[in-house]
Amino acid sequence: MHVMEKLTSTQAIELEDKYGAHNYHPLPVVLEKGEGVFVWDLEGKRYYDFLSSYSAVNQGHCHPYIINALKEQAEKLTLTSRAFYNDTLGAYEQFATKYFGFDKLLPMNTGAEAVETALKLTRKWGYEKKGIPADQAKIIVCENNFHGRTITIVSASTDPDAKKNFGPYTPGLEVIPYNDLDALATALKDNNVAGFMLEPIQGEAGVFVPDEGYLAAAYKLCKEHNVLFVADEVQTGIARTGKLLACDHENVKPDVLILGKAISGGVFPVSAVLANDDIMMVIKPGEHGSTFGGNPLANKVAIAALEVITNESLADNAERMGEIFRKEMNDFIATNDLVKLVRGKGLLNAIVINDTEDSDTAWNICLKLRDNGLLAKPTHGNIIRFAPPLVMTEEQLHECISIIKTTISEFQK
Ligand code: IF1
Repeated sequence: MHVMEKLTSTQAIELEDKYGAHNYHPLPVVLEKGEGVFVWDLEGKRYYDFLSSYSAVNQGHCHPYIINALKEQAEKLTLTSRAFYNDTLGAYEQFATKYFGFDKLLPMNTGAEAVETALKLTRKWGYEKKGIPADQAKIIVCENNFHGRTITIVSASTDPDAKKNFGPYTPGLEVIPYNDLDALATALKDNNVAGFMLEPIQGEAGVFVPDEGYLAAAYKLCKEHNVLFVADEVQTGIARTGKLLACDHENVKPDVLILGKAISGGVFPVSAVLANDDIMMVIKPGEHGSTFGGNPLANKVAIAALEVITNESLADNAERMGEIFRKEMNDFIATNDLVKLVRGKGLLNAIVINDTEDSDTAWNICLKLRDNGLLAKPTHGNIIRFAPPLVMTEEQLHECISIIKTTISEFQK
């Protein structure tokens, strides 16, 4: 077995720089170990993880119950492909469809694959159930969306960095402003619209929480126009926002639900699309699939990861910790002119720094937070997302709030 000698952080960064594609600009910290809300770098320094791998590690790093599920299955059977049945897929599909309240689940691996699956499902439903003329189906998306990195998904993006020079782009994706019901109502007048896909809270855009009632009203408009309401809960799902799903805050039940990230607790790539039979059954054998989709490792890990969410009441904890976080940060903002606002739901929050998007203040604050033992990363220049694992205790949260306040105060003009 290839035994790696222990690297220094500098060496690890140099290796990535020399041999890895430069498709990221990570914060300069090299992580070697994770446990619960903590991660450690190669020099043994401990940090609070306030990003949770973009909300994939809601259950905390290396949760023993999930790791045990992985280890047990790994010694039995890891992959069969869907050419054959295996003893774990049906059980997982039954567990997860009941857990989220849908008839059927289509298993995939990454969030982007699940989004692509949902787009294909929505288009096919549009043709075969709604009667949209061939190749005329439209799907409405929102400005500042983030749904993944495939060419079709970035065809719907309004972020030049995500989209530039990846054309030609997939047609049939129409962009409207987020949180704008008039724009949606206008777009829905087109009878060729098959679906409306959105994030219930826009994560990457900087944790944009829509107006109270937006989700419910958007859903109602979709139903009035026989259009599928497609919720991308890859980042907002799995208890992150204080409810099992962000749509639950408005009692909206999406027609198509897209899950990823924390459905596996960050232990293994698992994603899923859930829908009821009248939608899901438009996909027939041989019309969609994936080599790893629904593999035994994924299935057992996902069941364990979802059980942890329930057993440890992580949605309630996220709700409670989030209230404390936003209250403490708002009290701090009242005394501080560097931070403009804090926003979010549950433990998906962000602060907006009182600088322009291209300032490096947020980046420098994150470097200082790192030095002070807390890891976070800016999104879009002057916004810092704060999303710790949902297992955080109140005592740990107060320690983190203190680190954040102390650090930001160091940047006071
Ligand atoms: C990166 C962002 C977050 C997602 C939503 C689908 C996907 C994502 C709502 C695709 C993935 C990740 C991707 C990662 C960073 C991170 C991210 F900054 F890119 F936008 F979280 F906000 N829907 N988000 O958030 O899932 O294919 O990655 O499994 O690409 O840099 P994936």
